[in-house]
Amino acid sequence: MPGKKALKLEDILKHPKVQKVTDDINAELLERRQYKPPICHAFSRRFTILKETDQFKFKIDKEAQQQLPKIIGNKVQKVVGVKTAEASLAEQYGKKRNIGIVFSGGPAPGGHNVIAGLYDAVKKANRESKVFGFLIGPDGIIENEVIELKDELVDAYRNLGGFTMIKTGRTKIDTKEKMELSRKTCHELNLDALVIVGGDDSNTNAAFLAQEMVADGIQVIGVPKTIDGDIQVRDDNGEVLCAMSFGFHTAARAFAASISNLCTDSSSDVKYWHICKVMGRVASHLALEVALQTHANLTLIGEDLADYIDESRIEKTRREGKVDYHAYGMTLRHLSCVICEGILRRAAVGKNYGVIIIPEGVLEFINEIQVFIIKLNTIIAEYNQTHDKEFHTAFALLEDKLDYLRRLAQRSRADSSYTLWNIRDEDLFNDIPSFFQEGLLMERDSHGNFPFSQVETEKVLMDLVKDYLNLLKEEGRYLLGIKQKYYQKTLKQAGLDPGAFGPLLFENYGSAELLLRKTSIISVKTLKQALVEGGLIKTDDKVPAAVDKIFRKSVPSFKTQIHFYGYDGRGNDPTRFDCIYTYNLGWTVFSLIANGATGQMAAIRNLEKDFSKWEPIGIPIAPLMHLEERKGKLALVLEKSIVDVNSIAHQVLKANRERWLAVDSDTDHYRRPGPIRFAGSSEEDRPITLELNALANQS
Ligand code: FBP
Repeated sequence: MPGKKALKLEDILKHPKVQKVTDDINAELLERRQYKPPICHAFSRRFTILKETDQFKFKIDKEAQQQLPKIIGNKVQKVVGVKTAEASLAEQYGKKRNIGIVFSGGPAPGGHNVIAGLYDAVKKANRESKVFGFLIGPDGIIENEVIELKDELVDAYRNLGGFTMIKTGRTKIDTKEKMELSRKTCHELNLDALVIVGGDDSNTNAAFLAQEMVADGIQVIGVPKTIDGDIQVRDDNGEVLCAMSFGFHTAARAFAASISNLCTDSSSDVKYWHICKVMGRVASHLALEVALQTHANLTLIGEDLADYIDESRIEKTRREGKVDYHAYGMTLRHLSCVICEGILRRAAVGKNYGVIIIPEGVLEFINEIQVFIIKLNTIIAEYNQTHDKEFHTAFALLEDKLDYLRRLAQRSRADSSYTLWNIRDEDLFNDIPSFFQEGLLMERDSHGNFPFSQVETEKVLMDLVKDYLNLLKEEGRYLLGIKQKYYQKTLKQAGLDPGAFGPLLFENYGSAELLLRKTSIISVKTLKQALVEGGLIKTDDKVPAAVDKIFRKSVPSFKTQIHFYGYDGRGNDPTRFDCIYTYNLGWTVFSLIANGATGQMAAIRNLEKDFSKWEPIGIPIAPLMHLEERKGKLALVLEKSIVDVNSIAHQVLKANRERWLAVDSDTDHYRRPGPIRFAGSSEEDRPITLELNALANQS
């Protein structure tokens, strides 16, 4: 600019404004770091003690009894605060300790506060005690990769998301060798206790470590973490002990904020269907919560689909005196029809846009796919057990893997006792697109879990939906409703009589506000034919431009935008609820350790109630374990909790399906949860599913 001296970059960079906006530390970060979550009443006392209770009953699995004899007798323990303690307790409570903590599995918002809570409780009891953080998950224990956690580091991560402080990993301590190395590390560090913050598999691991280390005098405590929300513990009478794992609320709120924005965009631009796959490896808890938060137009709940029965098919075959076994359970094709029906119905009321939520693990509930997943799990596990090279190393390319499967199918032809992969499986598998085949053959994690997040489920489904919509379009059944007023105006402006053309063009002319084109009119040709036959134009005439315009407006084009909500929400800074929940979990862990517990999982009861009613407890892990198929073999694991289709939260969703599809009026019924705000009170202060399901316990 003439007359102005150009600023030197060197000076610009030194400018206080530039320094402020380029600093890594901003106001939000400082506010989060400084926030001190409240602690449960029990922790405000000088000491805590544990009160064992027989109030909760568990059906004990025989195998758990055999494999975990030293911790199977554990009971639920209530953490109670006391002002004074006998000398022996005071000494035991305040003794100098070394405690190791590890994150295991996927990150979940709030993990840093578990560390902060534990750290503060440890230091309150004895400033000399030390807390060690194992690096990059259980590998850190096996390889003794560890750092001592000190004030500065802990303070830097208070109330912040991720597991960045010590990172995480998915290694399972599942061999004698790994167990021995872990024991060695614990001895080298002179650990009194090991804390495992993880999901169902990691808490399973915690139970086995606890059992192994009783003799070493090393306590092992688990902490229920996972955004999937699938660690929920009830006793045999349905009494809730742990209603929700930490991180669930934040992830759901983060997904909901983004999806709600899509609802706003799609209802503005009115041209896209947004397809949102939402994390949750198997269970659809996150999809359900996000649906309740956003009122998206269509939400699939895997668990609901599994129970699906096609009554019309059953009725048809019953009349023929037969039983149709394919009528039970949902197929991919049928599911695509269910989605199409929603799209069709919205189009009929002029809404060729919307938002669909698909849970990441939906395939687990589709019979035909689940069979493939189980069979392929077994094939891969069997291969790994009998060969030196792992399946995925031996068959690096998809073609190699398919070739191996082909050989198995041939084997089944020659040997009728081999049924794992037969010719029918082979044919069905060859029928699916190669990207999906690749997905189903993907490497399992160290716990044998299928990597749902890597499979483009939404693409498979939407490809089927597109095919079906094209067919429906050809049949004239997928069409966009036209507003009566708009039709009248357009024809009148062109000097045409709407009353003359209307009955020829529309099924419902005169009786409805939204006009539906006749299904026999599927192209300009058939349109012209109808007008000629109706005597409105001659054979040589062109279709009047205004009528042509109305016809074209009634032909929807199906455009989608595909999104995956997972890692983003998993890395979000925790909601206030998750901050407080996890900080108190950390304090609970210390109470369990200080009172000699092992093989217990820290939890907080009454999460749905006012904070003053929150109750820290220890839940025995061993009695929760049962046998499940893992890597082709039965293994003792902690049961995953999937969505209970009879739960209040799910029933509320079902009751609102029609309303949120919004085919009754011009408006949609979207809800705006807004972004996660650390300050202010506009956010929901806890998960909606948690609050709704808790109503079941109110008499
Ligand atoms: P955790 O069960 O370990 O908490 O992990 C949950 C999860 O985020 C799932 O929702 C998702 O399917 C999976 O992890 C993704 O795994 P990865 O991080 O290995 O891609």
